[in-house]
Amino acid sequence: MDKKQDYRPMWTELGLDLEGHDGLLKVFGDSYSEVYLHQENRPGAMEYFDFVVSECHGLRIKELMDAKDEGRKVIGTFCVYVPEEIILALGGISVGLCAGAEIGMEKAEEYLPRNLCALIKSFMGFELAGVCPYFKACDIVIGETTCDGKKKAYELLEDIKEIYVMELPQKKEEEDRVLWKAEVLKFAEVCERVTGRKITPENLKEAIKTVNDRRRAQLRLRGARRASPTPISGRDALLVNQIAFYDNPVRFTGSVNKLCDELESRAEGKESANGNGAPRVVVSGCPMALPNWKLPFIVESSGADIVAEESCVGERGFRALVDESGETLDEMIDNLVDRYLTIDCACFTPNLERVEHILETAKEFGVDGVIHYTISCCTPYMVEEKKVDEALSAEGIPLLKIETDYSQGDIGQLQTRVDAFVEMLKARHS
Ligand code: BJ8
Repeated sequence: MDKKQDYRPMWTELGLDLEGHDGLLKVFGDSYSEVYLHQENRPGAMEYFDFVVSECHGLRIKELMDAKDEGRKVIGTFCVYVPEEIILALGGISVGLCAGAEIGMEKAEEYLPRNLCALIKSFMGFELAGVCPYFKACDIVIGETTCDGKKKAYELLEDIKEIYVMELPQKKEEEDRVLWKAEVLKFAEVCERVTGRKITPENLKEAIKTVNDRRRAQLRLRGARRASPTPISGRDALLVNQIAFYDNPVRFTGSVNKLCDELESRAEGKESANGNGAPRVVVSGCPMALPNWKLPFIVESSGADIVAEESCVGERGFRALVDESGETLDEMIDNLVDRYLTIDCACFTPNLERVEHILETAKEFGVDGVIHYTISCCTPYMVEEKKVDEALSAEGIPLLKIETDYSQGDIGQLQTRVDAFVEMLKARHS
């Protein structure tokens, strides 16, 4: 589609609050322009991702509605634990519903306590304020028993949309795997009911390959960022990983691979995104859902390069592939169960793999420091920070702990702290 369409009739049909939605698009557009479009020396292949962002409430929603007209179903999720291969195998479309902006917070706070994680208040706010076309387009929404705030919020969402909640174990012992496999099978049954289709070895095999291909492309992007100087800014890489939750997976994979072709040749020519010699940092912790670009913008404005994200909107979400050797349905389900249980979310206990992954990433990318990011009131990641701190200090890797929410009120204070950290890294560097 070449020229801008008028999507208002579609938004009206979906039941969006048009006035609130206009406000959201304005804030979103202004923020995107400031954070993204003013960067110098961006890779040309980011043009595709700019286009996706510009059409994320337009063309992409129209694609979803067209698919629904053909009898396909849209299934919303909030967590990388939900096995999207099953949705895809059944001809469904999986969309991420986590939100990263301070929209509809007053509405959310009519239902939820103020001192709750901003990610939860944000997705509730988007839904309750009627400004999220993805939520409106969903035929069913899948929750999961990760943190307490999320699982209790799903009970409230039930009043406005059909919700199915997967039970996640809290540990990773053999009996937890048994529970998780039963949950994956129940989830498959729910998806079969909603889509009116059956999972077969053929359609599941193809879906596993499609999602693995997308993960392979994201891993390739991760690999390109090992180069020094980094050929892409951290915020651009984050954007790509945020878009993975919304875009058509095959088209997305092709676009990421095209971006990687460009990045690999930039790396060969030592072409830098942000300026040679900047300190390199990993950001680790809570996920940054679209359009949460607050911290990356601050960090890169301070003159550091973010070269990796140890996060679910980052390598935690795509690090592991599903074993593709399964032939029977049972083998494939087992492979899915095992792959998803490798995700090292702080909601699990113990969760020592995550600390190991942070150390591995820091060493592999030759970083100068780690920024640990927690969303205020996110107990699992806030508590786990202590172990991260101990492990990094044992290796002599500097750590900056950032706790914030989606508001803009603390930007000045954060900038000051990040500036001081980056200056310290530069001094160690020289
Ligand atoms: S697998 S990180 S996507 S649960 S930030 S809502 S944990 S209070 S998002 Fe997550 Fe799945 Fe884990 Fe990943 Fe709760 Fe923390 Fe808020 Fe969070």
